[in-house]
Parts: sequence; C-alpha cells; structure tokens
Amino acid sequence: MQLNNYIGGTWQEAGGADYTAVLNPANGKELAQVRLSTKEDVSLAVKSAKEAQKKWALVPAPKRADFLYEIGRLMKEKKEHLSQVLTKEMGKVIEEARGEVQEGIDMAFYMAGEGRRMFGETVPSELQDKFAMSVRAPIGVVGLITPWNFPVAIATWKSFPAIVAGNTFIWKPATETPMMAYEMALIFEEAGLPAGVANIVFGSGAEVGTAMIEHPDVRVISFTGSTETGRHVAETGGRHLKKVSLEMGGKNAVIVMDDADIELAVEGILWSAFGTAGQRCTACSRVIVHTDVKEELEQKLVEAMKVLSIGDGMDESVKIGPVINQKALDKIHGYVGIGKDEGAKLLAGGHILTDGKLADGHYYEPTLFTDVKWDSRLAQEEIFGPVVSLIEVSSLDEAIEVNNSVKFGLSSSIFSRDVNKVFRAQRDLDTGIVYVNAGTTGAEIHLPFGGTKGTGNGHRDSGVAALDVFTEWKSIYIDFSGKLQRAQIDTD
Ligand code: UN1
Repeated sequence: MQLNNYIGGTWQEAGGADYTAVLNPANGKELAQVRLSTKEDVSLAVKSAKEAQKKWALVPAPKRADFLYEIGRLMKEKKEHLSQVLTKEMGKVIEEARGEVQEGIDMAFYMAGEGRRMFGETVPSELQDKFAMSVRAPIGVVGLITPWNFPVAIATWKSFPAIVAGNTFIWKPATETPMMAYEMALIFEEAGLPAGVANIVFGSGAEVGTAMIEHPDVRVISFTGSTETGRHVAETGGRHLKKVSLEMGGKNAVIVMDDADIELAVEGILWSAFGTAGQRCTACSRVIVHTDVKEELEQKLVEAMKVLSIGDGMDESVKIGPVINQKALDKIHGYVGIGKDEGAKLLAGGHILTDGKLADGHYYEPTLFTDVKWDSRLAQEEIFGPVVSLIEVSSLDEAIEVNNSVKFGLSSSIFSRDVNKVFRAQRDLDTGIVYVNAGTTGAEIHLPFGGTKGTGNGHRDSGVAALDVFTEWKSIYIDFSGKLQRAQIDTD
C-alpha cells in the first residue's frame, strides 16, 4: 500500500525520490510505503489551501461546524477500524487506541459546538452613538506538525479548531504514523469538506516541515514534538513573524504524601507511568514520595509491576505495548545506564525484552529506580519510555520544590487526603495541568492542554484556548452619530 498526499481534494503522488516504510513496532512487519514530499509539494498544498480559504472564511461558522459534526459521526462509525490501524501503526494497546480515537470524536463534536459560540465581546463605546465589539477572525492558511504518539487526537486538537474558525490547513504527520493521517483524509473526503480546506503532505521535518515554516502564506504553525525541534520551529517561524504554538516535552511527577491512599497512588502511578509504554508527553516519569511511606510504596509498586503483561497491543489482554522504534529503545536503555552510573538503585526492570514473540518488536521492561537524586540526569531529562524514578522528600514544600526543579512544566499530580495540602499544591505546582488523587495523564479535550517553561511557549491546544491559536482578534467600531467623533478627545 502506498500513501499519497491529499492536496486540494485530490490524491497526489509526492515529488520526492525517497520512500519510507511504515513498520508495525510490535513485530517489525511493513504496513505501508510513503513517498516523501518535497518543497514543491508543500507549495502546491499551500496554493490550494490559500485559494480555498477565501471561500471557506465566508461560510458561516455554524455551517463550517456541520462538516465537523459529519467528521465526528464518521469517526464514530469507523472507531474500531481507526483504533486497529492506530495500534498496528503506533503500538499502543487497543484499549488505549480506542480511547485516543474517542478523544478525536469528542473534539469533533466539541469544536462543532463552537461554530455557534465563538464568542467575542460587545462593550460600550466611550462615545455617544457608537457601537464597539470584538470578533474572532480566521487567520488564513495554517500549518500543523504532529507527533507519532497521539497521531489522531493531537491532530484533531489542532485541525478542528482551525477548520471551525475559517482557516484551511496543511498537515504534516510524523513519518512514523502517516496511516492515521491517511485515514483522516478519507474521512475529510467522505464528509464532503470542500477541496483545499484540509491538505495532508507526507514527509520529513527537514524538508516538508521547514518548507511549511518558511512559506510566506502559512501564517500559523502549531507544533507538537521534541523540545529540540520546537526550538528550531520557533526560531525559524519567528524570523518569518509567524504565530508559533509549541507543545513539547515533559518530566511529569506524581507526589505521594504520607497521608495518601497508597493503593490508589500505586494504580495512578502504574497507569500514568507505564500506559502507552511511557510514551505520553504527560507520562509520569518521577514519583516524589514522603519518607514515611517510601518503603511501603516501593514494595507495592514492585509487586504490582510483576503482573503487567507486555506484548502486541492487538492482544486485548496485553497492558503494555512496544515502544515506537529501535532508536527509542536505545534511548530508553541508555537512560537506564545513566541512572545506574549516577548511583540510583534499580528496583525492577531495566532490560530490553527479546524473548519469544517479542523478538521482532521493540519492547522495554517497565522499570523502577529508587533513591534517585532530584538533580540527576535521570530525574531531570525526558526519557519517553516506561522508566520511573522515585525521589524521597520529607515535606510538602520539598515535594513542590522538587516537582518544579525541572525545565519542563506539563503535568503534575498529588496524592493526599489533606485538603489544605491539596489546595496549596494545586496553587504552587508550576505545571499547565495538575491532578489531585489521579495520575499525570488523562487530560480532557474541553480544557486547555499545554505546559509552562520548556514545555511550551504560552499557547494551548484543545479547549476554547485552541481558538486563540487559530484566530486573530478584530475590534470593530461602528459610528452611527453622523459626525466625526474623535476618541479620547470628544468625550465630554
Ligand atoms: C500527549 O501525550 O502528547 O492527557 C497527549 C493525556 C492524553 C493526551 C496526551 N489525553 O494523557
């Protein structure tokens, strides 16, 4: 199967000479071939998006929303198919794949609702017989660059607000997960979305991503991915005076206080640290534990980790699937080595798994370190795999300080039954998302998603906040006095 670009409502073969193969991370089998696009392919897509945007902007927002309702309905109808493609392509277990597709469906219906809201403000004017209001205006052609770990959900967080607000888009999915983008293109086509509103260009970040960022007609870039690439996107986009919305790394922590429900904390840690094989931006990578419950937590975690089944995510009984590719596996294993060198104590895991059926895939054993120093590399750098570090603290203040010591600020969590501690924590934890008595994952689509410090640059995905990325504010003054009134002068 060869995947082609979707440009201007037609399927077009990319102009590049190279192909990449899409491989199932669970068993190494080839799923599809993708021909890589060039700068010229991006130009074609931008041209068609620009042309389409002129008309699309004039379609009333509730009518634009009707397409999103239809897209949501089709996603719902194809939910099982989409989930299976997602598991095969990306590796997450089928139950989680269904959850991710559901996130996309929810986003479709939620953003469709915005077609009848998209509130601006009407405010009094300081002058008589003058009317003042602000409206959200579309920006034009926007560029979306999405990662492989949530190949559908994150794309919907960006593309659906872009659509409802009257923009058209070029979407470059990650090279590891083009099949989900292809499936979405089929849905856009079936939903009857006008040609050129949605354009998908397959290819590398260096060629396609750069061409999108440098193209003068692409006015916004919304990017989710690594901090390193995000910095490059911001620098290049900045030079071209573009609006750049970045969603990057995390080093998320669960705090377990001495008054916590330990069983609940164990469940929360397991789910958020090892679910998706630790490959969520929101994954728990540190556990900050109070001295008085450290030993108990360690024992219970080690015990609970023993029953986590690892394997191909298509098997309904499997809890942890493979990691995306060999490079990821090497990186994760590299960090385990760093942890050992830094003197952290390995309590469980620490191996690449190659036994039996696992031999052809990329599997890493869920891994737990303890006695980790808060400022060590293991505790400070993003690993993006099933590796957790326990850090001991003796007070809430110290826990918050350790949580906030990393350069990222996406998600944090506290397990405590003391309402005073909980309220202090939700105020003082410096992340964009805070959970109380739950793990660090599981953001809902109608709230802003994003983080502080090295995680982002002040923008948010999903929620109404996403509209801020894909609209400009326009302030409109209508003078019906019949004479020239001068603001700040003729006010008496
Ligand atoms: C991500 O890992 O980049 O909050 C997205 C969550 C999911 C989305 C994660 N709803 O874990």
